[in-house]
Order: sequence, then C-alpha cells, then structure tokens
Amino acid sequence: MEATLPAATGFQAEVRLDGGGPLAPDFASRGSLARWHERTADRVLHAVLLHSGAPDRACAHHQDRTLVFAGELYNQGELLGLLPGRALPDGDAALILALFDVYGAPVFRLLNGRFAALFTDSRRAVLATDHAGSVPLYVSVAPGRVLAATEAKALRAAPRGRPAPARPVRGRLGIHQVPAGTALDIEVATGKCVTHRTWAPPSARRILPEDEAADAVRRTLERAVAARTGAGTPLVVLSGGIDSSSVAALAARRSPGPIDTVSMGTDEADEFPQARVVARHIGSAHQEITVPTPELLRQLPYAVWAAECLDPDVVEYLLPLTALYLRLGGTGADGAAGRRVLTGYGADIPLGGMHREGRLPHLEEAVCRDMNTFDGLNEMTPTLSAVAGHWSTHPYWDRDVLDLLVSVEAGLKHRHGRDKWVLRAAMRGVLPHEVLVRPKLGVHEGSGTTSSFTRLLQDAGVPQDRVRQAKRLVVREIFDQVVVGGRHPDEVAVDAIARLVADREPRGARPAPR
Ligand code: IOT
Ligand code: MG
Repeated sequence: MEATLPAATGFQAEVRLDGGGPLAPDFASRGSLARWHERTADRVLHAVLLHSGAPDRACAHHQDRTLVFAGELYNQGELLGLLPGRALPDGDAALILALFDVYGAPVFRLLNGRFAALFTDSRRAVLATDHAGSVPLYVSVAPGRVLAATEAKALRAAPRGRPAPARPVRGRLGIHQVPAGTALDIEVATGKCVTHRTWAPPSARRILPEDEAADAVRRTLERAVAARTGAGTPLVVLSGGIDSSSVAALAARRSPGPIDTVSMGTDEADEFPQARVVARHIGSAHQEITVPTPELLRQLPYAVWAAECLDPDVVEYLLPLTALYLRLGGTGADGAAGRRVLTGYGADIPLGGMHREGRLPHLEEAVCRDMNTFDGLNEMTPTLSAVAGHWSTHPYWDRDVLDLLVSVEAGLKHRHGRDKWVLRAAMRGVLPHEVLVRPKLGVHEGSGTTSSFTRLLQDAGVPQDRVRQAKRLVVREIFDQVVVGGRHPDEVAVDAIARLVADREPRGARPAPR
C-alpha cells in the first residue's frame, strides 16, 4: 500500500570535506531515525532522516549528486512532464534530483510542495525551502562544513558557524534559518553562499468578474486538497469556520468513504455546534476533544518546542492545535499510526481574514504586511503535529492557491459586507448557507486560549496593560529553555515562568499592594 506520510518528515545532515562524526540528533518530532552515510573522493555526507517507516525514497543519489528531502511535492504531474522519454523517477527526491540535472539550483522555482531539501555534489551544498518555508530549515556554515536540520535544536551542539545571508536564530551563535522561497547555494570548502530566491508573494492584483474569481478559487483549492489527501482516510481539523469547512467538504467529495474530522474545545469555550453542522453535512466520522484549560496552558512549552517560534500571537494560535494533535493518538486505523492531517490554517493571511473592517486600502495593506512578515514565524511547521507523530498540511498555502488568493483584488476579498467573500462564493453549493456566512472566530478565541493565557499572567501579578509584553517574555523564556537550552517541555514550569515575568515588571508598572 502507498505510504500515508511522506518518506521523511525531517532531517539533520552534515556535509564536510574531512571525516568527522555525526551530531546527536535532537528533534521534537516523533518518528524513527534512519541514517544515510556517503563518502566520495571529495566529501562526506551524514544524514539522519526522521520517518514513519519508509525512509528510502527520502534520499536520491546519482553519480556524485545526492538529494536529501523531507516533505512532499504537490505538482509531480507537471514536473514529470519536464522529463520526457526518461525512466520515471521513484519518489519526490529522485524526481527533484533528475530535474536538478536539467535546471540546476533554480529547479526549486519549479516546485509546488511542502519540503526542506539538501542537495550536494562534489563541492557544494544547496539548502532549499518551499515557497512558504513551511518546513523550517536551519543551517550552520563554516569553511569545510555545512550542517543543516529541519529543527534548530538539532544543531544545538554544532560548532560555531559563520554569518550567512539568512536570519540568525536567537541564542544560537552561528545558526541561521533559510528564508522561505530560497535556495542557499554554498561552496563547502569556503562557506561562501549565493542566494537564489525561488518565490516571492505577488504584488500585482488581478481584476476578475465575481463568477470567474469564485470558479478559479474553487478549482485551485480542489486540486490542492486532492494533492494532499494521499492514500488512506484523510483527517481534517475542523473548527466549523469557512476555512476548514471548505477543506473538509472538498476532501469528503473526493473520498470514496467518510473522511475523519476532529474539533477541539476547552472547558471554557468551544465551537462544537458549528463544527457538527459541517460534519453532518459532509457525512464525516466526527470526533470532539475537550482539553481542560490548565492542561492547555501546560502545553505552551510543547508549542514553542515544536514551532521554535518567538511570536506570542502565533504561539497563541498554535497552542490549541498543539493540544489537539497531542490528543489525536489512537485515532489511526491501527490505533497508533501517524495521521495525514489537513487544516484550514493560513487562509486568513492572503484573504485578510483577521482584518475585520471592510475598507479596501486597509485590507490591502494588511495582506501586504502579513505576506511580508510570515517568514520565520514557523506557524505552518509540520513539527507541530509531528510531536505526536502526525503529518499536517495546509491547502491554502499550496503555491497555486496562495498565488491566486494573494493576487485577487481586495474588492473580491471583502464584498457585499462579507470578509473572505471570494472563498465563501467558491463554496456555494458545497457547504450549507449558515457556514458560508459564518463570521470569523479564530482558533485562539474559539477555544478561549487568549483569555486563559491572559488570566494566567494576571493571576501571577501582571497588570492588564502589561499582559502583551509579558506574553512575549514568557514565550521567550520558554524558547530559551526548550530550544536554546535543550530542555524537554515536560520539565518547563509555565506557572513559575509567569511568576518570574511578573516579578521582573518594572516597579512603577506593578499594581500597588492591597
Ligand atoms: P484559525 O483560522 O481559527 O485556525 C486555523 C485552522 O486550525 C482552522 O482552519 C482549522 O483547520 C484549525 N482549527 C481551528 N480551530 C479549531 C478547533 N477548535 N478544532 C479543530 N480545528 C481547529 C490564526 C487563526 O485564527 O486560526 N491563524 C490565521 C492567521 C495567522 C496569522 N499569521 C500571520 N499573520 N502570519 C490563519 O490564517 O489561519
Ligand atoms: Mg482560519
């Protein structure tokens, strides 16, 4: 049977001119580890692949060239069309390697996928992310040695690297994150880097008649969902909002049997009734998971550990999903298998869904700002679900869907008094009317996450007007412990960190003692 998960979901790799030994692998992602070792006349490659049973297709080797690949492609059909008359490559890594022979490093401009990759030949290492950088990739470069990994913590023990044309990771001297939509071409002997941009958000806007815009969104999203459902029964994390309901409905339409859906709530808030309407409509096998608020907050270190993110808003979005994924175990057909999970994450970014007022200049500005600042937040990282052994993928950030959604003019995004109008119009006839017109409630609000995190800090003594800053400090402290310091999230006491942050408040900002 075709595997449900990608051949590899992460890796750590080292290319060096002399021998050397591999670093100890340290991942938040759960999975088996497979080793790949290769020595040529010029260099040594050690790779450790994170996988769920079939790592062979994650590495491809031909002559002196090797490609290490974590993730998956969504446009294999198009890509195969570029190799007429050749034997069909077996798997995504082999396909990219064959294309590399034809196109060189700019091959990454051809790919629509969710991946991180390392190519190496006799003298260089090319590190590439997908257009969205949705599988994070970190690097440490020094003359004679290139180290790379899909989690920063896996490079913690690396010798100090030199500056690279990429974002430095906090607290980790010499570790950098490869930007989204980028291939870094590194000469191993000298450590010199050349950057190839492989994707950028479109700035131009398309003017389309309503029907045409809705049709294009429907068709493109349908294809993105189809490319992601794989073998086996897909699972959609369903809030009941327009974004995830669309994904679930399109997945259900092409599935021979019922798909699985799951909703998460807390003892404080949930959107279970809304999600049930959708589940009933599409005939999914639906599950509801309630996480007690104290448990949710205890999982903050897991969210930061997985996403290696310092942005408190993003961590707030990711926390309920982290809690959901950690509770998913046992939903697989055999009780334990990792699931392929589809989400509605990311739709609000190109459509300006978090921006709740209709003025088009503001909406346009919000979309531009969000498209210019998502890189490095790691909100799409597969590690979030991989901490529980699952593989998540986000159809709205399919390259074709994203290009289309970003580029439709703002008046199609907000229209007839509705946000995300073009998506709602695309789903007419697919979803019930009440779902099509449902206003947005974010994952953090629908589950009460924002308010419970706020309360945690206020209970620790943080005054109202300092909560935002305190959240930033809490996330930073957790990051320093679990990413920089290498602690396991279970060893991190969130309550103690909240008190520490409250105590660090400038004196004047503290509430007067009662
Ligand atoms: P939101 O859109 O609420 O949730 C993202 C996805 O998580 C949903 O589409 C759904 O698949 C899943 N989900 C949400 N809530 C639940 C639930 N209760 N049960 C099961 N699954 C659920 C934040 C947000 O509001 O998420 N994400 C925004 C924007 C991110 C902003 N980032 C940025 N500017 N860089 C988004 O676009 O998804
Ligand atoms: Mg959403």
